[in-house]
Amino acid sequence: MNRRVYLAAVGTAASASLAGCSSVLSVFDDDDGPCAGDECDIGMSRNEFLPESYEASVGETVVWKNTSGADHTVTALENQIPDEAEYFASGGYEDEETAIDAWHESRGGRLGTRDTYEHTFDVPGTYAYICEPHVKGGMIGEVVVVD
Ligand SMILES: [Cu+2]
Repeated sequence: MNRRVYLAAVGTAASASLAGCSSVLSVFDDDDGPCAGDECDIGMSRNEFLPESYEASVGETVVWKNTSGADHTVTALENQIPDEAEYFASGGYEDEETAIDAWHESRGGRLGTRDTYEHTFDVPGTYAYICEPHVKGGMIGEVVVVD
């Protein structure tokens, strides 16, 4: 698939998905979410990040946990994070293309059941990220980092 078309499609899906789910998100703001307690901040169900939008403070380490039986990734979209921010992806890849290629070649960056991934956010702004194996089903999230 043409890379530019692919990224445009992801962007559209992200906006539609995040805009359409605001009423659903509030369900997971209470203690019923998959990360109730202190184990993680963002859970991964079979095909969703919960919550889809997570607010963090500058300097905060955000922990994702695969709370499902499916394999997932956390893969930042490098053109949808702040310019000065460090790229992040499960597997520790330094750019999006490498991360996505690694998944398709060898399931690189895979987070299996109960695996966790963490990243510390030092630059304020909005960070969009995807689960590469489920992005077509809308498995997209964002972290909003505030001062
Ligand atoms: Cu996934």
